[in-house]
Amino acid sequence: GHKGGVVWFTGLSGSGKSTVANAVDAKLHQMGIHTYLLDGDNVRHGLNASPKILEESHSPEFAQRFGLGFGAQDRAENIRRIGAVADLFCQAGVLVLTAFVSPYRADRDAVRQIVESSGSAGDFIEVFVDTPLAVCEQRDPKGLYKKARAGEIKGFTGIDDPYEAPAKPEVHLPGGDATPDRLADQVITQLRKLGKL
Ligand code: GGZ
Repeated sequence: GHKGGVVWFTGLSGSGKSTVANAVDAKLHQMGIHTYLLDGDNVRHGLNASPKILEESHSPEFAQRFGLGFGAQDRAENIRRIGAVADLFCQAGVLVLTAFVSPYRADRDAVRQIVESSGSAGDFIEVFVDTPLAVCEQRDPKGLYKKARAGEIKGFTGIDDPYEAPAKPEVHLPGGDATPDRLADQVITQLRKLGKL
């Protein structure tokens, strides 16, 4: 019974949400389902580029005004724009997968409201990739936790910036031990149960 939806992955940096979302995307693709994946790699370099990236093509004033960083307001605007784009794809009948830290409950709930009011209840599926901070920090694929601990990055989620865990996610993935492939299978199973596939 699939006719569009938004599968919203949330979790700490290094939790595996992007890897799992990519694995789910590949599996759905194999099942012949029309999906689209939004993550930092295609969004924070384009639509929601940082001031630094915008400076390559625009004036410093322009880059400061329209670039998005990681303060609470910038994160809110990042999530709002991603939600709006996801909602458009959803209305076009695509099953959208998104993978962003999205640390604030209010920002995620606002996207849920938009998607559910332009489609129907059940169109927004929140997937909490619940990997312990210690595990994320141990993985530290980009060395960002190390920099955050050293004070070289300020306002890093989980270190000196909050992460508000979802209270009632549609899918709760204990992300510490299982492989991305197994976690992706859990997501697919839940999507079936929710009538999205
Ligand atoms: C959290 C940060 C920060 C700060 C840079 N806090 O592991 P990554 O590198 O690839 O995932 C993180 C990504 C977070 O971007 P999002 O757009 O998902 O964040 S949000 O939803 O909160 O707007 C990390 C990197 O960018 N990064 N600085 N201060 N993550």
